[in-house]
Amino acid sequence: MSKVIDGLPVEHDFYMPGEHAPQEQVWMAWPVRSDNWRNGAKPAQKAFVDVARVIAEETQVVMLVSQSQYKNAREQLPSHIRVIEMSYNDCWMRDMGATCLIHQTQELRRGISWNFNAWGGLVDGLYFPWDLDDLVAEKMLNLMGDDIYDIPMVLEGGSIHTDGEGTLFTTEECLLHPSRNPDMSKQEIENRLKSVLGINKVIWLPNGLYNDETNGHVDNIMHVVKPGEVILTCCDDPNDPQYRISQKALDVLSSETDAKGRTIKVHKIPMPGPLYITEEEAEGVDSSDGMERHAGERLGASYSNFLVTNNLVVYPLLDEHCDEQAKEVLECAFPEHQVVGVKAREILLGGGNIHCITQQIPKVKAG
Ligand code: KQY
Repeated sequence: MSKVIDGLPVEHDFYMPGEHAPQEQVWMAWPVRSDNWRNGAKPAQKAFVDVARVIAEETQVVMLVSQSQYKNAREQLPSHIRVIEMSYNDCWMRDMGATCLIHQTQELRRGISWNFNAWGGLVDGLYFPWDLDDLVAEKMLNLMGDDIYDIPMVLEGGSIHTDGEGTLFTTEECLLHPSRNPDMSKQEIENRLKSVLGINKVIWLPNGLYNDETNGHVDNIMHVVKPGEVILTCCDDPNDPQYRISQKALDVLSSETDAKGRTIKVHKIPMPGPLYITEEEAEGVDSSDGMERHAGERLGASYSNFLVTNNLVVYPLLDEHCDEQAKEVLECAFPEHQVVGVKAREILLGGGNIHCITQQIPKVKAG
């Protein structure tokens, strides 16, 4: 049985490992809502099954599913994928799921439940209500039997990347956005991240990907490979708004050193497209207040939105003109991993990608 722990993780020698550290499981949640996923979420469900199947070749996958979709999900998913019934508002496990921490001895795991407000609450959130999503982290930690730090701060998992050796990457666009923690200064946010995630340096990129509805999550523009190395989405068209955004991120990454004083090696990965919603795609989405799904709207497409899980990198196939080039960059950055692409346009249409729909659970050493 999990309990809520008083005090701060850093006082108890817990820290957030990098995604490249060994993993026990990956959690996902089944897509349902028809004002985000076109055609009653059927095409997205197929893409989620494809992602889950590939991950499950290396790491156990747990899929959360709402009561009414249990039978449908269970029938579509292979039997080695565990399906657990849970209520939630949408299905972005990276953002509503727990952030897991490991003790310095590597023998114990705990988790964080942040406040979740659907990427902006009443200021510019994408839907209301979000109360069921906000409970998912606590429920999953209970199911895992991991103790919980309940941190009173709005934060989504996709807005941070860590290298497991003291460095955290984020964007000013998201973490300083008035819809997240308007009462905290930049310094207060840094201090809170340090005491909760066991990091000692924050590297602030100015912005995330152009037209990303999360207010610029770092996981849609950049990914940590390992300490001292990152992947960055770059654009070679100076007339594209992404060009300057990526250039500014590159300037920061090239001029900073990480928590251990290393310079940071940047692998540039091409930007797909630019990609836009088609009329047919837009027509399949029910209208709602928060999420814009109009024909011709630019999609926040990025190959950086991949998952690293044990010996595998699972990346989104988004544009046949550059999918192969993206794979080559990933294979060069991850020479020990198998790099597998999954068709991911249907996930992109929902506003994110493979990293956003997954949450890894780090492995602890047997005590
Ligand atoms: O990118 C993410 N981490 C989540 C995207 C949420 C989009 C909701 N429509």
